[in-house]
Amino acid sequence: MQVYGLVGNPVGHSLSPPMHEAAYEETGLDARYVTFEPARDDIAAAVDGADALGVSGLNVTIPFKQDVLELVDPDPLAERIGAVNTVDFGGETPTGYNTDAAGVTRSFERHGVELDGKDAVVVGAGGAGRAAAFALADAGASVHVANRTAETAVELAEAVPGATGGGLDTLDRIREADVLLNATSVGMESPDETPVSAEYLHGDLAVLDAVYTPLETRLLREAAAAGAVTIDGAWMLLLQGVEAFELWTGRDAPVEAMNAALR
Ligand code: SKM
Repeated sequence: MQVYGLVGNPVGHSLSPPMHEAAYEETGLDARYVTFEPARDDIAAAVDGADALGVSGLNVTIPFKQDVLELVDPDPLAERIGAVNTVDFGGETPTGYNTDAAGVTRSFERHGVELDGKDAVVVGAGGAGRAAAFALADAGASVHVANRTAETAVELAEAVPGATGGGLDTLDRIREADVLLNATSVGMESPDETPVSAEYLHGDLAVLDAVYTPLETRLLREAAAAGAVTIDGAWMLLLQGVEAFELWTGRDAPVEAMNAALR
């Protein structure tokens, strides 16, 4: 039996276990997917330990995506993004990938949203925000990153082609934008919170919320009321998971079975 898992803190809310186990069942793989919640200081020991115990692969979530970059051999995309969300222990040394980027672009693709030439605002500059900013810029969008700590957004924007960055006072850029992506955890497990005031939302926006607990966040509810196209976080979870499954197993992922496990 092969063991895969998710390392993060917290991980109790994660739907990765049912999603990946649905894929194993559908493809007949003898594998399990489990969650691990090490303390912040123990992440290096956790990754080494997983390797030593013969774990086949790990997903990585908040707050460890940037730490894990230093603990594995990152592929060029993960290196550029500066964050790893997928580790493959199958090779000589653990390899790090970032499948959140594909999760972002494929989510918009699936909903018929064109990114090339569009203006995008990314809220948040952590691991998910970094992946989103690079993914949207690589797809041809002009990206603005707004973050609670303006400095972090400006730093990220300097690395992303054509991007700009600022504090939360720059959220009014959304009024002129085509695409909005929430890459903060605001709204997670708290249906009354939103990272973006409803006054900025409008009918020409496509909004992706990376938060998937609940599926319908306050941001998506208010975006829908404003007439925007809304894409919930289960799409991003699904499509980053599809790519991780394919990297780990070398097989095509059973996308429909994985999607059914999320809804
Ligand atoms: O990047 C993903 C990660 O692979 C899995 C995950 C989850 O299970 O909640 C969330 C994202 O960080």
